[in-house]
Amino acid sequence: MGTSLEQPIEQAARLISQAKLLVVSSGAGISKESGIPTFRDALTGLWAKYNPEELATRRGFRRNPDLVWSWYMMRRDMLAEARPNPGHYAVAELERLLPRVVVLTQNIDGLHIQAGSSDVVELHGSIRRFKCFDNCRGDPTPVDLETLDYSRETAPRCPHCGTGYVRPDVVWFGEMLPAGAVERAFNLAALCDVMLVVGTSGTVQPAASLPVEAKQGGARVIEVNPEPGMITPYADIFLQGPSGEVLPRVVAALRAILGGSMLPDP
Ligand code: BJW
Repeated sequence: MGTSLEQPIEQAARLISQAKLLVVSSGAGISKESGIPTFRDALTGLWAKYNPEELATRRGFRRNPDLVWSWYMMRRDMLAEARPNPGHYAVAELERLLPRVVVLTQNIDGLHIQAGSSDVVELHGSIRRFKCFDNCRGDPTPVDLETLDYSRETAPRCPHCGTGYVRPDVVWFGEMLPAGAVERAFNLAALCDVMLVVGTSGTVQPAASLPVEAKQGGARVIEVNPEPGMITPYADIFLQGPSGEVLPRVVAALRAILGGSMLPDP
């Protein structure tokens, strides 16, 4: 990334400066600079090392609950050390500069909230919450892990029913996304003026359709990613680079534009 991005960053900041509703749609890439691996990066992605069928489906959990549990415990420990990076902070900063910003994230790491974003829709749940696999008291049946005597190796039983296992409150393949979250996300996508898509390969549905929905609703789409991908054909502006570097530059350009617009006319 270098000075060649100056012009598209300026264009992106101009579009964003006029947005009454900006929607940020983020994926694993925004957290990479916090030390959290993505899923599909060729060498370092989680799915390059681990089998999603075994670890991120209901069938996989039924087959081997302890394996899935210990994998999520390992990831939860890793996340406990992680902190938001300049990309997350830049997104949070946008709220102070614009009338309305909503973040739709596929990430389960909670880092947008930690960085200070106040309106975050977690489409794929959160690794910080747990629930009963059988949803014995309705969908979802939350379980407070802190009240349990649990190990990192074996999946504990639900304290409510005593039979179902406890699982992370995340969305696995083949599962429905939380109904309220997905409905709100698609409404916002249809209504926004600008959608800023950051760090997603755009391979997983229904989240991958959000930029399409935004485009169909008349929004301009700006993508930030080191690599072009499935979303790029829908992007009006493609800012190629890591989000921890690109997003602070977008915010700086936006500040300059908004600062200028607040000056009295000569
Ligand atoms: C950087 C960077 C830097 C790197 N800065 N960027 C239609 C057709 C075919 C299949 C389906 C379909 N509709 C639904 C499906 C099934 C399925 C699906 O989409 N499958 C596809 C893989 C084909 N979808 C589902 O099952 C969903 N449920 C659903 O649709 O319910 C209805 C239904 C049910 C049954 C049948 C049909 C319909 C649920 C999806 C749940 C996804 N769950 C996971 C795991 C969450 C828990 C956990 O973390 O363990 O969610 S999978 C994983 O992928 C995770 C992510 O949120 C998700 C998306 O990944 P993301 O964020 O895009 O990451 P990557 O790694 O793919 O990309 C990273 C990007 O960052 C790259 O572009 C890099 O270049 C970039 N990058 N460095 C910025 N520094």
